Amino acid sequence: TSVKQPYRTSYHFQPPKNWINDPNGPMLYKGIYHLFYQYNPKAAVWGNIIWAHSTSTDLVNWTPHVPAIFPSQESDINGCWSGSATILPGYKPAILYTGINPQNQQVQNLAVPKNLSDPYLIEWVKSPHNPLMAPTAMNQINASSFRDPTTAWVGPDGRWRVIIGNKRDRGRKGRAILYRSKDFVRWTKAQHPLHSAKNTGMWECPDFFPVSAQVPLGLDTSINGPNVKHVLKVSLDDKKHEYYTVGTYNSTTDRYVPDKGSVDSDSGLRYDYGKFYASKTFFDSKTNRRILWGWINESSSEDDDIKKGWSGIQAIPRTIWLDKSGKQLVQWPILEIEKLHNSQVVLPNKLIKGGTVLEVSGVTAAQADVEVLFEVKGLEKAEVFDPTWTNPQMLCSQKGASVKGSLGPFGLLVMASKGLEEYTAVFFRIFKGQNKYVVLMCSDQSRSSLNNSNDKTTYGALLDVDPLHEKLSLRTLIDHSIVESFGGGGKSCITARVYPVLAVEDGTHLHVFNNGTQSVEVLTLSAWSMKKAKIN
Ligand code: DQQ
Repeated sequence: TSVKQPYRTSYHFQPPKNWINDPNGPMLYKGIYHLFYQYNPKAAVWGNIIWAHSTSTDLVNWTPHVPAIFPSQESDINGCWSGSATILPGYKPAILYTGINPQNQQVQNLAVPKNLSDPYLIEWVKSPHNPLMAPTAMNQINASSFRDPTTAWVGPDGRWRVIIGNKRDRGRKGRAILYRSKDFVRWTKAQHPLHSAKNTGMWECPDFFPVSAQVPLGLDTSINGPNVKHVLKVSLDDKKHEYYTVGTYNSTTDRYVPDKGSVDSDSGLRYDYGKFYASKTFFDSKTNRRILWGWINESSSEDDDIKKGWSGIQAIPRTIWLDKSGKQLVQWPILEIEKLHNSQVVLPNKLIKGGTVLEVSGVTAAQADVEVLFEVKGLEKAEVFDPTWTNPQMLCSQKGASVKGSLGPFGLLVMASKGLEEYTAVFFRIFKGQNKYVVLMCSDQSRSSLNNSNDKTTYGALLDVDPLHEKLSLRTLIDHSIVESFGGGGKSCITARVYPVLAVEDGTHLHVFNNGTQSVEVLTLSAWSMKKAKIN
């Protein structure tokens, strides 16, 4: 007898069963996209970690392969943890990853394809020189906080550089330790880290890459120059959130200086203000995009994960580029996902009065892509923004979808049951700030399920859109237990997991709502039923 699986995805990446976490070593090789990921072959909880492997020609449909990297050497006998791929000259991929040695120390290892003429890169061979980087008495690196090598890049002196996540032995200083190499095998630790920040704890899965300040295209990881900015992202183990800064990388001094703020600031920038962790980008040389992968964990209890036999998915790959303002990144689901669009439902231009809940019917609401464009008038009626509201997530929890406002809450009710006993609300509220309007974007899971064993935390973010001059857009990818939302064309993103009891499969509904006193106008709304992708 098979267990009902209402929460399995239809177009988000997941294996048939068991635990997954971080995306590893994403790359494009000979026209094939590769995704490796942290995987427990034995259970739906973390443990026995190896690198599972799938490939795709379109980033939508995925073919599974045998595990690529698994314990086989002294330097990784207790686990093969996260790492990244670099394409070396001569078109030769190489993977640097963290191994756990018999003393349970974290060390960095190299693996290369056995057969370069196999575009699927099925078999990987480990370097006999492993480990290439290890904690020693000399370098005083904390052996339990030394992991997750990035994609390497070449500096002006022709040497390779890579950073490794770290926390200083004593205290809570997070660091991106820098190593250099001429041959990719012998690595020397640089005197100072690429960047560090006090009181941030362990930096997991750092990512460091250039972005163009001129065009919304991706750049190969070694590019630097006049119109190039750099991004440093770290996954903070203490907060289980990721933060990034945009800044300048001096490739002669090998220092990175953020333009503003740091990774430790609570007001820091995040790729995603919901669930999204241990992410990693790669450069797609075929389309000149930089593409972001991120792990989304469950919001259900471990008991439920074990019962359903799986845990963890990957977010839809996102194209990522520097916003025109130069101050933040913008993310958008890869265009390829649109080939899963099935029938489209269009809601024509409509004024949505305060207190309205309007059903969008004719769409498979548990498996959909919804895009809506709002125009807000009467901005002078906006409530005043209290400058002590410094935490948007808190504000969204206090002012959830059921709390009436003036301009908002308005947005979408997704994964809703027929009688609205269950729904997830993704919405905006507009406030009058000191000298500009403040747009708050929320994903409110508090009513997402009648099952109270799930984590139903509400998420929130500010959205850098000026409603006086710009329209307000919201796109939400709905996939059974996933609600992945992009506000303002991808300026703020919020991903949530929900496990409704009633709002499953055909019992799922979609609505536009406005719970403010002021009307808002829906300029366009398109909802696509999504086809199922072929995944593993
Ligand atoms: N997951 C891996 C580590 C990494 C952590 C272990 C982040 O390499 O630091 O599965 O989720």
